[in-house]
Amino acid sequence: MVADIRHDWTRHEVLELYARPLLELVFDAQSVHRRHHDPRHIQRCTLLSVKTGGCPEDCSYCPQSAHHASALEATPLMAVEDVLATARAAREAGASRFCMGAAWRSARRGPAFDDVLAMVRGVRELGMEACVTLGMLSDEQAQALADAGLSAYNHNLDTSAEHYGRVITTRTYEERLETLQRVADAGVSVCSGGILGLGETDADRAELLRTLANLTPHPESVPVNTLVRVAGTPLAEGADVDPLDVVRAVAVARILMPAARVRLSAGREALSREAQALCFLAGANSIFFGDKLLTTPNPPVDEDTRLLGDLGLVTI
Ligand code: SAM
Ligand code: DTB
Ligand code: SF4
Repeated sequence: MVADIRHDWTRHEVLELYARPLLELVFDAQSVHRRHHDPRHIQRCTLLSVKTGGCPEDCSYCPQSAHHASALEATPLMAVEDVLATARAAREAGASRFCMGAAWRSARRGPAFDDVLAMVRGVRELGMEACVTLGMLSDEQAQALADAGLSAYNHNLDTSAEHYGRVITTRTYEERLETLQRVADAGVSVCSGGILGLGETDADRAELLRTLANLTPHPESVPVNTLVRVAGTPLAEGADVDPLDVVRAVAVARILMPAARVRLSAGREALSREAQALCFLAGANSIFFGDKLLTTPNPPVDEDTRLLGDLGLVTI
């Protein structure tokens, strides 16, 4: 078997890969996929927004930013027992990972952070994988999350370094990379990916995936989101991403990061069953499962259950 896990991809190599004929990419991605994963397995993760809205960051895609007219009403951090009741229900519905998101620039200190640690411990006690996304972290916070048993920390690079400043101005790409390093140094798995549809070019998409693939180790999971356009955000209007471009991004992510879980994330509502099937063929092996993402809708659970059944995919 070829040694296909690399961390030294050049810009040129990934640009060439990205431009290959789609079905050749899908074939190669599926071949890589089968060397590293059971092709019938798909992971189901349920999301919960444990602290919604009022975020000081200006991410132009996000309905939770206080900078935009969309600004959702800011709510306090949810109570630990309510979060754990939701996690239990998600487990009963068939999810194996529970991901909790907070609209923070960086993780809080004091009682709110202690509550997040209690949520992580509680989810782990339910026998589920626990993931959180809280913004930037200090070394101490990363270590405390590791000690609480956190399975993965989600922190997306979103797009290429070049395009980043056109999407977000209140923090830098470098700060994002530093947080990812802190998470890895604390021994927690990294979950990091991006969003298609932010006005980026194919070259930006290739560069985002190259940056992720040149992290050592590779992220444990790579969410491929498609922008969910929300009224009142600066990116509310614009052309839809072609579903075949989602397939392409998934295939390249799979080839560059053979052992990672590639998660077909936000935006599945806009994909047909057939487009999702192509994404799974291209190596996607995880989805968000549950009627809601953080604040926007996700396909209904019964539709997803039917889709996975019809495709012969089983969940772990
Ligand atoms: N505030 C933390 C942060 O930004 O790291 C965590 C929560 S934030 C909502 C998590 C991720 O959701 C973002 O990094 C972004 O990739 C994704 N996201 C937010 N709004 C989105 C949208 N409208 N469409 C697709 N993905 C979105
Ligand atoms: C990720 O990459 N996508 C999820 C999760 N990580 C936290 C969030 C998607 C959010 C979509 C917009 C919303 O529902 O607010
Ligand atoms: Fe805040 Fe995260 Fe939304 Fe950016 S993506 S505005 S940091 S909640």
